[in-house]
Amino acid sequence: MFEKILIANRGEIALRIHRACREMGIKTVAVHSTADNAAMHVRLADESVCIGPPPARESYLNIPAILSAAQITGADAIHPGLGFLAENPGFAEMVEEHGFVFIGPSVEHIRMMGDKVAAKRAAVELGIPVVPGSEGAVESLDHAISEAKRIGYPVLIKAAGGGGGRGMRVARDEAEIKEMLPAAQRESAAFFANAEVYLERYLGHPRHIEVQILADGQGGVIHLGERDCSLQRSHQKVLEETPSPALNAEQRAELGRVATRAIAKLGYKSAGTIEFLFEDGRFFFIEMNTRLQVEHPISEMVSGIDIVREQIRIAAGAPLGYRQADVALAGHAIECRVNAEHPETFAPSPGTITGYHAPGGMGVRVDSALYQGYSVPPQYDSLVAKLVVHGTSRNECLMRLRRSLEEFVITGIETTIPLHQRLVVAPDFINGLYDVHWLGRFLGRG
Ligand code: MV4
Repeated sequence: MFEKILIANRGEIALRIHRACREMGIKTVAVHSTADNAAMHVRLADESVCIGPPPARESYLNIPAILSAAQITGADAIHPGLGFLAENPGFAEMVEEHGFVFIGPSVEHIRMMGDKVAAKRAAVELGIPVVPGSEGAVESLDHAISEAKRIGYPVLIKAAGGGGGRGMRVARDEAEIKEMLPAAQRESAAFFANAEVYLERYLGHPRHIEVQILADGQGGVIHLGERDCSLQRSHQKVLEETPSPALNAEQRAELGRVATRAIAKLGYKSAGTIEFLFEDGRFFFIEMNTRLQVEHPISEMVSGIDIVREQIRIAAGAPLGYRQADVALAGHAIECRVNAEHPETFAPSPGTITGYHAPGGMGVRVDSALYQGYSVPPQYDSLVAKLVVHGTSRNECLMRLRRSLEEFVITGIETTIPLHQRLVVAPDFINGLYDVHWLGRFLGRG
């Protein structure tokens, strides 16, 4: 097993990884920008190294500085966390070239899934149903028009280098393809250094449902059920739950079977997530994430499996500690993402925390690096806490979530806690009747 792990991240996720390390008897190295000198992930780590000034480009994305920090502290392995360098195949490659273990999947799998056209092609080969669409990237306007005719309007233009909703456009007819395709290609080239775009049939009211996978690359593959992440605003997830209120037992079992079979065939290792759109009783692959995800704790709550611990064990060469038959998914879990933002305008709200009191009690977990007196810097992601609640049933979980939101006190900055308080009493949410567009309408901006 590793003796020392460098955590190439900040905030709550750096803390989350630190906790798994400590419980495994592994020492931790924090890296941080000058904006994070007083951050909790730095205070709790065994050692810390300042890797640059506040802009992420010069610190948390500064590969030479991170590799130097690993070298001078004698770390065995690097955990990239999420965001920043977590899905950068070049980073994973350099980590390995410098003699450290990258805690994550292979460079090849990160690269494959980063190219959404290649990922979709792989999904088809692995027997996963995909959204009907173009055969690979569209090469020209004529090609796009003929493919769109075959697929049927409306079609969605997506960027091969994109993902997470960036650079998408809905075309309702041939005229709109003519107008939108060149713009989409230009934008893709500028944003993602990849001009390739592809087409998919546009699904009008899907849910976003993803399956959590763990694989050891030695034949061991398990899934930890699905997460319903349909409650999003501007492609930012707001609240996630497991199991999905939209799936029946048969659909759930089928999703798990399809996902694990594919991952085994792919020879994938580490944690991963397969994303699907679910509409009218059918599910379609859209993307695969080759990293730990923000919402992973809800899967941990229902499975009792520490996903980060398994990532670390797998990276150290150990086989998975569980077979599918050992995985008993129990009860219901919900995560509320608490952002340092105004709850109505969503304007960022960095600043000093004047008061902090986290909820607790049975079935409640708060992942946060906040403390009283800490200043939330303006440079980074606005997520400051995750409230994760478990109950034996969805109703128990909802009651527990409501009382936890009442207990949660964060003063000195604006947070999205009041938004969650409104959301958890909305009849459609209570009834589980929502798709990816529901929250936008609820918030009154379509
Ligand atoms: C779609 C879609 C409808 N049809 N693909 C947006 C994020 C990216 N991961 C995929 N997205 C979508 N892809 C087809 N063929 C609708 C969306 C979508 C969406 C998906 C998940 C969560 C929120 C969303 C909000 C708007 C659109």
